[in-house]
Amino acid sequence: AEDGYDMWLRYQPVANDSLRQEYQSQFQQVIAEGNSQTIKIAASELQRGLSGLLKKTVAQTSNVNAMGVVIGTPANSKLIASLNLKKRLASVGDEGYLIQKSRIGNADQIVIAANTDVGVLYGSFHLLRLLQTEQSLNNISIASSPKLQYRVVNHWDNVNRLVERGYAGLSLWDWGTLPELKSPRYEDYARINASLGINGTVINNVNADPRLMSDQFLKKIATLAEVFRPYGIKLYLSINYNAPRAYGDLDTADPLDPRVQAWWKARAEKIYSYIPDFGGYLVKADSEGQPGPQGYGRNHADGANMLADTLKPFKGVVFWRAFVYHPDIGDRFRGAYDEFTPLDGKFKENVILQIKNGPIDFQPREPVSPLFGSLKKTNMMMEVQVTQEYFGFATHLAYQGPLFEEALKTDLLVKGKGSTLANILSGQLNKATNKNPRTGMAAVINPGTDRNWTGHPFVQSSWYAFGRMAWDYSLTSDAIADEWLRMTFSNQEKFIAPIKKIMMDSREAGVNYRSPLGLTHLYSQGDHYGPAPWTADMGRADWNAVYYHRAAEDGIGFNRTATGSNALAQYPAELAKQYADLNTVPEDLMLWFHHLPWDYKMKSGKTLWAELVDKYYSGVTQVRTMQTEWNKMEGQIDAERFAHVKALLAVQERDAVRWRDSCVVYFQSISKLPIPDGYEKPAHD
Ligand code: GCW
Repeated sequence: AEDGYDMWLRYQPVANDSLRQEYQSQFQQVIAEGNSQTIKIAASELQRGLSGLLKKTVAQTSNVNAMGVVIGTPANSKLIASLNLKKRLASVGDEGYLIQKSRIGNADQIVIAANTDVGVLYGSFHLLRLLQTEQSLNNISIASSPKLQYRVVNHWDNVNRLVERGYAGLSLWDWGTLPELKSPRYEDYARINASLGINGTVINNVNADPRLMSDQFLKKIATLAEVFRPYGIKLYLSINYNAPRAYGDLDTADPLDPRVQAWWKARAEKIYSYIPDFGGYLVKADSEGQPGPQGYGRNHADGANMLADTLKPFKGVVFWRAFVYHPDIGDRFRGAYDEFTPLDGKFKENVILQIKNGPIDFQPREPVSPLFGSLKKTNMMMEVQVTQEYFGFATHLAYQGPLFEEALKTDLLVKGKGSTLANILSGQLNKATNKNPRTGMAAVINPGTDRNWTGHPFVQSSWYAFGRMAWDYSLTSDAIADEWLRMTFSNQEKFIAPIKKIMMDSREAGVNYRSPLGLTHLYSQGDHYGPAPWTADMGRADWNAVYYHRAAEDGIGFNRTATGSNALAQYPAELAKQYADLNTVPEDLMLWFHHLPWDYKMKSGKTLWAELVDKYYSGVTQVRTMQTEWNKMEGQIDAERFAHVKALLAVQERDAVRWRDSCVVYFQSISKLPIPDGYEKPAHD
């Protein structure tokens, strides 16, 4: 039975007979010189993958007279060294690799060469992907290296194994049986990540439990680190800023207090005694009730730098989150920029600010965070969400590739055209002001004890997309969806074409039935699943839906222009101008920045009210189309996953109707305008 456990590493026999025969004659064996665990893992992954894909056993040998695949580094493999690849290898760096055809002795070999063992592992996964997606290997010559340095997944896992915003079972980390029991899932988890080039994992929730830094836990955590290490994955911990107090050692956590500094120094030494290549800390400070330096009259730079100093001797880093907002600032949108922009240039070189893609919180559509445009001397990485906190949990189909791509391609116009977020993240744009930046991308992922890791089988695709884009942000979400579908389901065109279309439309459908035209955060508070645009009694203004949509008799939307909160001024001037002008602001971001009358004329000729209604209805129509298209796939793929997705789409349709009706009827109670003719009546129950 197909239970989704293998994710995109299924290695089912290549269905195209002639291609399979071609591959069979090329891949008769695997030659791997070198004895590291990483090389052994790469070789056995190739064996396993090729044996499955080619439907025959592919053995490891040292016989150079048969055609096969030869893997290694010049340092550990005589065969690789003999190929004189030095120059080409110099261009791919520490984690990159070459894949090419080379004559060795009497046979043509596919060669995977790298400067490091982990590069060889990444190259091995790449080769398997080519076969899984049925690519021709004629004239193959690939040189690949990652465009970003820190490619990190974040878990919001609690010590009690509940996963905040996870929806796919309990935490993978079974604290009760570690370190004695190494669940085979730990290793499969590492394989899944390594197949994408992900090189870091923060294993616990940013709302952090200080106990994880105790000897009792570090012993267990060291075991996980040991499993991940040969896969090139560093382990990081989220820390609680008040840990020195939580442990009862001090009555302060003031970063400028020498006793606090000494406490963290000793703690770093302890952690590194367990995990010599520990990655570092992720910190949520002075955010949503978490402690931080501000509690002691200090700022984020004081807070981050103190930790950075204690990790520096061990080459550790601090990922310092910029997710901050306070109820008294008037416009939540402004929070991160206002706190962090004045600190530009104040952070140590081993601090990286981890900034959510948008200014609020992983909404179905957000403009990019203005911080990306204002910081010039600070290391930055973007944080995105794979787990679907605001996209229907593990119930709705909502491929996040298009959202990631939209953010990466947004041009912030900091220094004229071409100032894309991708060029900022890569360090290119600020080269003059930040010479040796640390770069990266992080994603909050949701795997748990569900057999298929992610709950909805299609949440896997967003994990996949994150990893691929963190390696190469120039890849399109469309190309990535294509790859993922082929590897995960089938290479049949009649499956790929319609289902890729579903994936590519799914994010926009989710926007349309929840919060179109730049509306945001209309969720029922706390759970963030269903609609509650009427919420007005949360105690904190910025936790109320009415705070975000500002619907009133005179219109709808949040005025962030100069006559409103002026948050627009946080963007580089050119972009601010574009968003401030009603003729140039993209309509799908319009109500993020403008409060407009209900009868405002849209580009379509419709009034704003009519357009809003139309968007809500079109979201439901899109989900129904997804259902129809999916239902046609019966028999094209395994019955289990077919039925699973089919059932979830039915739930999604029901939820989409509820979202549409709740929002349309609620906004109608304010606009007092009729629903235009031709739409089905909202259901009342
Ligand atoms: O999106 C919000 C979530 C919280 C989360 C917080 C954060 C981990 O609702 O559950 O806390 O963001 O990113 O810190």
